[in-house]
Amino acid sequence: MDSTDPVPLPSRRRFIGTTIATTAAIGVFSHQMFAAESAFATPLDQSPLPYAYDALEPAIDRMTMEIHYERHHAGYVSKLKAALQTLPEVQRASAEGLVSNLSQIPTASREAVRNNAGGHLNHTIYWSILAPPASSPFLPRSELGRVVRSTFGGREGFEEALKAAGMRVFGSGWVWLCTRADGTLYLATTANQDNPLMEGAGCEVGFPVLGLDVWEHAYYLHYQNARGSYLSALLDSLNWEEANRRYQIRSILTEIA
Ligand code: MN3
Repeated sequence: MDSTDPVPLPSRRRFIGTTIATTAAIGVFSHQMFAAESAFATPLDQSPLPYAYDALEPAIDRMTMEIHYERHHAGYVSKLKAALQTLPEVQRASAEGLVSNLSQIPTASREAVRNNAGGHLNHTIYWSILAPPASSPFLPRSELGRVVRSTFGGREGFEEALKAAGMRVFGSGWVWLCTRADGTLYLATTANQDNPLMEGAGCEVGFPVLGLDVWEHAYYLHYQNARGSYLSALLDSLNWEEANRRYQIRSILTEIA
């Protein structure tokens, strides 16, 4: 296949159906499938930050990074592990496996898994798609760069749409750049720690390419209530290579479907 061809993402129903079928076949909830097939799966442990706490300045200050990673993100991981103590059958799941199969989680644990697997996955995505300012050109000549340009009209249009979406989040939540089955892109928002892979997240289900945290804890020390300024600054600190890798991951989902 030509690398510029859009790679179809399986429908969510198909994706989840496969996940459940594989679970039944191997007796382990989804994680082995993802781990064996790709770099797609997010383990249920907190990975080291890929840069120093001050590496994203001036977009994100050192203290915000340190508190965010060491307290907020670490808190989601420890609460997730506590919630899974009574669920040995899913302790080896990936975070993606958990959030896209919440209906399989016993009701008593579902809310805790939703919030904390979501919190862990969302923050893992966030760290990975950020990079020191200007470490890569804005919208490089990757497939993702091309599609973002054609969809949003370059930086100005993308920034405007992203900020508008970010300002629509009432309270705490996330802004997402997602891909559909046909490789087209759309912006979505979720509340709390919901993720676009979740059913019932209040947005079109899709695969998250970029995820930007708009909880106040992500920006308040430096920006106070100026969420739009924070989002603009983040645009100079995006890791487009990782974002493009996430965009390409659709092909792996197709292969395992
Ligand atoms: Mn956060």
